[in-house]
Amino acid sequence: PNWQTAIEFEDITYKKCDGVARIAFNRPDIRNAFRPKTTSELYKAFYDAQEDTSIGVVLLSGEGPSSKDGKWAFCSGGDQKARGHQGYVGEDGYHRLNILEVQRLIRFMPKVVIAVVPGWAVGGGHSLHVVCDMTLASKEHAIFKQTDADVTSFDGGYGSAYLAKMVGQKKAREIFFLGRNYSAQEAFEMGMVNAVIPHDELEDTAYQWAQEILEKSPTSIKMLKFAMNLTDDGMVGQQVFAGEATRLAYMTEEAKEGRNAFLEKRKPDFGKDKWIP
Ligand code: 1HA
Repeated sequence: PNWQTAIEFEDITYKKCDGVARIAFNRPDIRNAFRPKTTSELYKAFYDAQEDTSIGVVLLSGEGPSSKDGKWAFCSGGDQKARGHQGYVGEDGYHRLNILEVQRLIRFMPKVVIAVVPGWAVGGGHSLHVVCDMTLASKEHAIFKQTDADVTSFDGGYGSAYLAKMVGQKKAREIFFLGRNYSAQEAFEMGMVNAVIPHDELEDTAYQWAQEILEKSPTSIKMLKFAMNLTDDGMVGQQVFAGEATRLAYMTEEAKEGRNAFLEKRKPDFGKDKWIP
């Protein structure tokens, strides 16, 4: 793919090509840990991808390898050097947990988000792959690990409760309570990875998966994503799904008659045969 930089950032890279956006952590020497600056850049990039009507699929990955030891990372979670009393401290001095806003954007955006995991996915980085719609992992280098209980943190939302829906309650508790390393193959077998890909082919495969999705009906993809989110997201899930149902209703003759009647100050005439069973 002929990637073109969409917006220049400091802590992430953000590129686009033929309907696909690629967002990647770019702090490879510290395993792509995120600080508030990283998360606010992520939020801006995801929001841009959401608003760009030419984009249907977003790939989330990590640049690498590390210049220090050649190792790969997707993301190692919150930058522990930036961690202050109440959260992660940004340039403005405020203590933030704004990765949760990024999680919500990934979850609620009407496009497919694929985690492309070239190496470590750890702590809050593990939770990010969990919240993405699909995960592709490097056969040789991907390692999945939950260190939240090592550093007194806990993603009690998508990172754990949704993970349990994905891999089962017992396995999710093992992942969090023991904090062990799991290979791409093990993660695939427990159902949290869609495919294990040779490292050299990972990026091209992710782009290929994106192109396959882009051939599908955008409305179907959007409604399917929101339908699958609905029950787990409670009333917000219902709201997101229902918003799209409202959009589809607006497109009917019936809705146009409702609007026109109001504007023309008359009673609406919805016709006789509108009560379709
Ligand atoms: O759970 C949440 C949240 C929950 C709710 C709401 C908001 C949340 C926000 C964040 C989080 C979290 O992410 S908590 C979990 C935080 N992350 C961790 O506990 C992972 C820490 N890192 C590691 O366990 C390991 O580094 C590793 C398994 C990812 C990789 O191990 P490896 O290959 O042996 O590399 P290592 O030598 O440990 O690391 C390479 C360099 O990267 C080291 O720096 P150097 O000694 O070269 O100066 C290391 O300090 C740095 N590094 C790695 N991870 C982080 C990091 N520096 C800062 N923060 C990190 N997370």
